[in-house]
Amino acid sequence: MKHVDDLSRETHLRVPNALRACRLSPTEWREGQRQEGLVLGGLAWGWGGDSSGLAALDTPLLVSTCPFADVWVTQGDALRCGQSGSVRWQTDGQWAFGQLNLPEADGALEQTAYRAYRDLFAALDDCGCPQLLRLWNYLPRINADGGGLERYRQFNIGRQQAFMDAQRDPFEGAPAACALGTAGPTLGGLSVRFLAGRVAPRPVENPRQVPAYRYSRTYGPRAPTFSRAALADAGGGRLALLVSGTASIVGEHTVHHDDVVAQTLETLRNLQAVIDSAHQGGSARYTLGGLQPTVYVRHAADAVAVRQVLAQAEPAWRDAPCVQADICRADLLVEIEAHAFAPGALL
Ligand code: 3EB
Repeated sequence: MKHVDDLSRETHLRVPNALRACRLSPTEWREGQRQEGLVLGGLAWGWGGDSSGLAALDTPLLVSTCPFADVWVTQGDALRCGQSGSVRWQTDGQWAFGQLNLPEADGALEQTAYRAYRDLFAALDDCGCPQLLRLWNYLPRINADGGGLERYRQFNIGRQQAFMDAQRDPFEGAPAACALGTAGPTLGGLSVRFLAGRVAPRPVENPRQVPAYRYSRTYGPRAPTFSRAALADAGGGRLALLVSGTASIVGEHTVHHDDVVAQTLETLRNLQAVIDSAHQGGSARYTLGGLQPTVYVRHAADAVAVRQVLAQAEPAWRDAPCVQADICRADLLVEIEAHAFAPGALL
């Protein structure tokens, strides 16, 4: 008969191949020294055309931010790659990273978003990692009018409909995400990147904010589909906290119009609230300074002020990467997303 301790050790063995994230310079990436594992994929910032396999975005880098990549690495021992419609993906059987770039037919962003997510859900089935942990969405002219409706709101319609048609709940339990506007015509169309796993993450909400999937119709006919953060067992006794794009929203409304400093401070309060809320879902302990942030600034001229506020609030964020992007509400000037790993388990 098996002793209880043996059983619990076996349970421990069933924890997935450990997942890690590495923030690398292009040189570190090319030299391949810091990855220490297999690279599922990653996002490359400001690399221009040469992103050697990573999902590139030609986003302008601000306040002497150097080109960098966020690379997702697994301790697994073999990768399988595939293509499902427009999505290219890579998996070790426990974790998957995928990306798509879909050209957009004129005036059809809603349909493009729907197709992107339909392909994405097919990819999740094909790669055997059905649970979305984190999504990154980028689209051109996000705040522009798209025939009577802001383009971001059109995107939300197509995204939510694709969740529903795939029998995936677009409300409670939605993945962590961000949605930004990119200026460059480099890729054109809609770019989506995702991280997925075999086990559904624990969604995290922010008590200072209405859940985004419950926003009223003031913010569009269909609500955005994301949770404020996702908490996932990353294997190796660690929990990953994946924090969605976070901005100066209280309740469901933008606060501090035209005041980028106040918006940055409000965003920090929201990030701290998300961290506090994550602490209720697991034993891992996170701090603002322990997060790897990416800062999106609407107006390049605001970047110095944003960086100053961040450095003062959190010394570890003195060199937080800042990139230029349009935020998904025209009145938002700054948005911060982040991730962190810490020892602990889900409660
Ligand atoms: C907000 O809190 C700001 O549509 O996927 C943040 C993160 C935002 C994700 C998305 C939008 C999204 O509503 C915008």
